[in-house]
Amino acid sequence: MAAKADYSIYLVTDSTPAILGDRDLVQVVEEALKGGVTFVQYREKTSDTGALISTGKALHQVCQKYSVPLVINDRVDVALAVGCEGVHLGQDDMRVDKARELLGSSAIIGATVSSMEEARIAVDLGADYLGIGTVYATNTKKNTKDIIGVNGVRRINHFLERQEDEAAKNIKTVCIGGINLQNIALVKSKLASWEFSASNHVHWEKTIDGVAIVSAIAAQEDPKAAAAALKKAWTDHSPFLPESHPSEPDVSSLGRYVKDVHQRVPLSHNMTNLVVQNFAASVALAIGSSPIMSNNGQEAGDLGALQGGLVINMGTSTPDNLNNQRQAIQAYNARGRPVVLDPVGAGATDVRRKALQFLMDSGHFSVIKGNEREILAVSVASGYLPRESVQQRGVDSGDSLLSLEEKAYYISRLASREQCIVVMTGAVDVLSDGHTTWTVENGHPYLGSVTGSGCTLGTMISAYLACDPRHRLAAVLAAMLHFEIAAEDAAVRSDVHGPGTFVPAFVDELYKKRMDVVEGSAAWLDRRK
Ligand code: 3NM
Ligand code: MG
Repeated sequence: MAAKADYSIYLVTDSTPAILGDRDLVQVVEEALKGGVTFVQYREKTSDTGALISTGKALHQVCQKYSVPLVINDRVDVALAVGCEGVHLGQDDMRVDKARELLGSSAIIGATVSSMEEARIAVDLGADYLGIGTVYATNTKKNTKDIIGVNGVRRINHFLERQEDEAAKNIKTVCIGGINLQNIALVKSKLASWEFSASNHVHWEKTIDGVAIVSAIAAQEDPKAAAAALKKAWTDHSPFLPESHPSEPDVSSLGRYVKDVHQRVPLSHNMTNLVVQNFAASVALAIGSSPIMSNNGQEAGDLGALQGGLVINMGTSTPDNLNNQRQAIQAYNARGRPVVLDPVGAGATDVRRKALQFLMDSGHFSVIKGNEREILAVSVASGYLPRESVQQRGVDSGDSLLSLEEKAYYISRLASREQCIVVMTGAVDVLSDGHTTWTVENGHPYLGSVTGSGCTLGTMISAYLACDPRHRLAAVLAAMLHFEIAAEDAAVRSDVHGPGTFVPAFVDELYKKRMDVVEGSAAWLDRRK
């Protein structure tokens, strides 16, 4: 039973009024089963043993009707009295091996783990599956041990895959905490490993067997519909995974992307730091987009409904800003709108490393753009590079630590892993979607001498992507060339004498390059180096 159980949509019950209201638990669970829940855990922390057993028996009856296993949280005695399929044990509950002695070899025994060490121990003690969490902070359980994010789950999964023994390699896993209809597809795709097949279609495997959910099913007015929608999102192709290999973009006609911004006037919603708001808004207008500088996450639902893109800039990472940014990321993700992450200073302090982790756990980014150090910090947060490898390098110097080949390698791996486009800016910019990697050598050192120029590139990229380009990587390349070549031409103007006079000239040149293309001359795009 344990091996064959379907863990995909795993319902955990909760009888508190906040979740159940005045409804009957057994009825709510039956509705959820009708909707397609595949596994049920009866979790009840306050009732007396007699009541637990009678409700447990009623639950077991409905679960059997749908051929779905029922396990009891914590209470081995109750599981025995009910005669259900097993138990789920927390770290403070009975040990897995002890429960096995009492319940026998055919029982399903699950264990909650939030670290590799706990996972290893639970496997050794004979658990059938692991509940890994807490993924996202949740109102349902305030006193969870550790918020580990999707990346924390991924680390544990990878750890298990790397073990020598079959027991660890084959153990079933579900993750828990804050999973809902908005993020289930993202969680699934981030926990998937994938590659392009010979026929250029994406071949992917999930590395997790299911999601354990309380409120997104049991607190919903219609638990049947909620379970069905979650099941569909779990089963369908995730919109965060590519369908197939992107076709090679046509680099000879990048002008179409410049023109698209002019014609469609997409919104560029910037949640950015105080220093660059004015500059970024001017840049957005110069290229033909419509800027909104709003750090209020509550507005994002309305703004995300428009044709637009969001920029999340980490320059001013107060806790208040971060919560607003999380809300906005989720609103834009829910509508499939582009989100650009600018991880300003990401590796510089512990506060920023945590902020980065928080944002990366909040949702999906279409583009992650930063300088070398920032992108390395993102690679650490993504669990792709170990922390030590970056810190070790980081003390050497402030200059470039990586060769161009290394940069290309790192960013294409990071792009595959995060299913996004990664842009690493520098004297030579490198961009990749995990498949195609390009460099841009245009630009001018003045860009590095004025505040926030890099941030305005994020703004430009958001506008270019908001036009639903035929090819996202090509659109990002067009934005970068627009930015870098405008800087080249601004720097050599006779009215420019240094970084101060450069800024207005740069805005002028951005505008001019746009109008050149609109009027039919895109020759400047051919100056790509
Ligand atoms: N255990 P929701 S989180 C019961 O992390 C439980 O171990 C957790 O509820 C853990 O789906 C959690 O409403 C509650 O966020 C999950
Ligand atoms: Mg417990």
